[in-house]
Amino acid sequence: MTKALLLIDIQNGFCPGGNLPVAEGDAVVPVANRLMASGQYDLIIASQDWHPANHGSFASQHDRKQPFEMGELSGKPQMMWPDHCVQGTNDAAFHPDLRADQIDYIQLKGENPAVDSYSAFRDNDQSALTGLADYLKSRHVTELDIMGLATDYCVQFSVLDAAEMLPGVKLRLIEDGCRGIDPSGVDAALKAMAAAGVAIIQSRDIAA
Ligand code: VGL
Ligand code: ZN
Repeated sequence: MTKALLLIDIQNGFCPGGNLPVAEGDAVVPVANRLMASGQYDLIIASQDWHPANHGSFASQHDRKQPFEMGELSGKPQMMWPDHCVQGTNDAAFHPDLRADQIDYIQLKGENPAVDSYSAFRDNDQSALTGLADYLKSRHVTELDIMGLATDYCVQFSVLDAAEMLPGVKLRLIEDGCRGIDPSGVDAALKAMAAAGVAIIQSRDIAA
């Protein structure tokens, strides 16, 4: 039995003051720190959105596109985002209060400028794998708890991929450890994750 905690994109860019801020995004930091210190986990993994400066999900890379409009990337519909989490910048760094020294393994994602990668497991077109599923299998992970930013994008895509790519692994979404971009998207994401067999729990349900 190996219990792992997966922290999705707890980066400055998704917190107040960042380039793609999620309301109260920084509120998940103390939740993550408490869980990492709980002694419940054998393995702590964190993902980082890690884009080149010319990433095709950025509105700035397209003519006449504004952030939060729909556009196209490699022939597929793509939400146009503000420039965010550019590799090596402060925007891409973990939130400074996150106990990053407790993280065992970091999974970068979103490095290919031609495709977005909301999931920590694979690109949005589902062709290129990041290697995280193989890593978790190599560590014989049997239980995986997931939290972070943003509920309706990277958390949801990561959780749904985990459900598909890690059959037999017990999955739990820590709801109070997540914040979302769009409230109606958050509702739909929670329903989709529950429908995929993922338990939706609160951090207080996890013994200290
Ligand atoms: C994310 C939009 C673009 C996320 C990343 O971490 O949820 N959302 N890139
Ligand atoms: Zn991104």
